[in-house]
Amino acid sequence: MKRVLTYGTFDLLHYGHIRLLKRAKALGDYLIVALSTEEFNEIKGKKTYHNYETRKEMLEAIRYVDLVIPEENWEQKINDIEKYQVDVVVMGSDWAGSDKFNYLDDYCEMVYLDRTDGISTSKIKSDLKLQAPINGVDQIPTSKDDKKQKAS
Ligand code: C2G
Repeated sequence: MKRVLTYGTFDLLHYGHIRLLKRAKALGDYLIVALSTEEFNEIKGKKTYHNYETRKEMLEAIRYVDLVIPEENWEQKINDIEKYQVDVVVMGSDWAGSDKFNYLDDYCEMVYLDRTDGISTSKIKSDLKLQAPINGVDQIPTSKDDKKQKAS
């Protein structure tokens, strides 16, 4: 059984994440996702929309994912590789050459897969922020709008 491991935040899950997980699973038989905890995201300077439990639940619903474990620090990777008998660590190409991963070549096969263009969690957040209100009305009715509608 070939065991694959990948790391990430996977916030506001999107098709870039799904395509990464699908290709990672295709490299072996068992895919482990080490999911960044809120505490670790603070270290990475990331603020997530969904908390760890929600992001974990969503990943566990994906057919390519066999196990989700917490990613709590930068230093746990060698321990993860040994503990879960990992053969391949897979990351998106934005991590290629990073000192956070390149030392793992001594412990397992490292594979970097092309990142999916045109989508990212930060793009989703900024696009939604920029969305102009329709006809000057907020898309998400507030309670006063409900009352106004009911009154008319
Ligand atoms: N990804 C991708 N295409 C995108 C967006 C993301 O292939 N359009 C990949 C990333 O390269 C990464 C994985 O999906 O391999 C998860 O992306 P993030 O949740 O943004 O993870 P990141 O913040 O890069 O955390 O220790 C490593 C870190 O935990 C990785």
